[in-house]
Amino acid sequence: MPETAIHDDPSTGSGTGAGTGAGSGTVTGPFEKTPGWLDWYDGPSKPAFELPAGSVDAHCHVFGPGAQFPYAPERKYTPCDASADQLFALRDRLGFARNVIVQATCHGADNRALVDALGRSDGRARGVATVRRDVTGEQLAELHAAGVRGVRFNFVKRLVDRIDTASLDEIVAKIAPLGWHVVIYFEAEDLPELYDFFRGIPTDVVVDHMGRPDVSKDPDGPEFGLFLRFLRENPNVWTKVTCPERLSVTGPAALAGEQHAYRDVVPFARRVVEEFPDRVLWGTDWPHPNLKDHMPDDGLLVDFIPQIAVTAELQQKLLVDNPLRLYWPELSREGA
Ligand code: 0GY
Repeated sequence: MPETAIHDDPSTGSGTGAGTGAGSGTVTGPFEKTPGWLDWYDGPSKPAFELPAGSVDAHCHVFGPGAQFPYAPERKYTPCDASADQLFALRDRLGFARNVIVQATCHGADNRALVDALGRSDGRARGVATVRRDVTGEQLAELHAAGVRGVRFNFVKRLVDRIDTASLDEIVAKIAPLGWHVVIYFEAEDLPELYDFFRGIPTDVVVDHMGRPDVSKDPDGPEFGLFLRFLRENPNVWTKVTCPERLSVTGPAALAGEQHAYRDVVPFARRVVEEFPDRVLWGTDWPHPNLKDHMPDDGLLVDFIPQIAVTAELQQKLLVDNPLRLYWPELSREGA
């Protein structure tokens, strides 16, 4: 690893109790955390970057608490609990106005923790659910009333068993009339195989984490080129320019006051923000499932934003206008 490599220091991850409340590290109910699990960072710094008014954290999760909302039997990992109250405390600490809470695979298609969090958000959270092909119109209507506006299809092999695309087509046919969109999570090496299926989705499509590019490769090379082509040729496709802490190879990590974290991710994310300014979203990814090297300070993650959206206009689109258009069209300037 180069000298600037991200350090493996789980001790930075928890326990101060200073910011988002006690609880980082605990898992309740009959559960034990996956060995080596890194807990979310308790007591994040106040960002130096001042978020535009009305900013949306458009990718985050809730985990359990397990005693109340049990983790799914088919899960591939067991996290520490990360409750809605803790998420909303983080929202306020960082200066966000709203959240988009994405169903995490550790809850399978049991959306109860998500729905509970939406119900306690005072309308300041929307959701992206996981549903199965046999979901009924009544269940979808209930999810919609709770604030769900999309479904997530996950193709990351370490997270889920493969689902055939025929059943996903059935789900798309059910959710499209509600005006929902589809969030897709996949790794860059799998895009060629999935390309045609993705292109056939008729609703808006939102890609998680820029399709997980290998940032040790050239941003002008064929792998990221295919992803850029996907966006260029399909105006219904959006992407989250999220998770530098997951994608970075060289760091440095967003810890200990670092103001220029994850430099190797910047050329990729900045490129996307500048070419597709009206189809990008940003989120913390709190509580950051399955990180292996370190757990970022979420305040310093917010300070990553001006590295990839370098003007006030781009920041306004990324953090306010775009997520409102997708999740709160009734509040959106363009939707008004
Ligand atoms: C993320 C990334 C991950 C996990 C999940 O639903 C999930 O379990 O999304 C991951 O492990 O890469 O977006 O939180």
